[in-house]
Amino acid sequence: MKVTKSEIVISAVKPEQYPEGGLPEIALAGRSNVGKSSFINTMINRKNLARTSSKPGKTQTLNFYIINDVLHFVDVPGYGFAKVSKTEREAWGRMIETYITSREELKAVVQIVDLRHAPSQDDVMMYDFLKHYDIPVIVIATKADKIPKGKWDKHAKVVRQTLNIEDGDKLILFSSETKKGKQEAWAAIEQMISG
Ligand SMILES: Nc1nc2c(ncn2[C@@H]2O[C@H](COP(=O)(O)OP(=O)(O)OP(=O)(O)O)[C@@H](O)[C@H]2O)c(=O)[nH]1
Ligand SMILES: [Mg+2]
Repeated sequence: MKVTKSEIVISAVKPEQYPEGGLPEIALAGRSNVGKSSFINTMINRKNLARTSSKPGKTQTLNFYIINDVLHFVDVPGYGFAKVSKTEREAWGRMIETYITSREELKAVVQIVDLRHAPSQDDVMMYDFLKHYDIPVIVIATKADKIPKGKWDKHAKVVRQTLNIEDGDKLILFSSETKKGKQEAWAAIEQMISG
């Protein structure tokens, strides 16, 4: 998709605040600081529309972005950030679960992991959670620029095996620094919103 227009629609917490209009939605999932907001910015050719930060926990609400008037990206707060209270973690869980299990417009979740490391237990839980609710998943292993090309295959295999990615599910190596994987990610997303 050639993105010519992108803007924030709303930062939502409750279903009453989700945008109307029925556009297909692609939501991001991944641990805090993994690069979810950077992924959105890379896909829409913007430097910082989706707010990024070197401080984990930047994204706190469900942030809906409208792309070319045809699709929403939904930036979701990351999990696994140590410095949150139990109460906050529970509130996060309810917000995510409500959105993912009840939002009809949700066509797929882009689950972002870090290509450098084996996925965490939280990553595995998220993948299983999405599978349990029959949500189509596109797995993106980002920060590929941080490891040498010669090691990509080996790392991709660890990601695939640790998450136990189903055969039909895509794993795309990506980098917000070099834009590697951008075309492939758009192709996967377009397939999800058309099907
Ligand atoms: N080298 C490199 N750095 C990246 C890449 N993607 C993101 N980063 C950096 O990782 C940090 C976190 O990126 P964000 O996009 O804010 O991460 P996030 O997942 O949205 O984080 P939360 O909103 O806290 O959940 C920033 O310093 C980014 O510049 C990448 O592909 N390569
Ligand atoms: Mg973010």
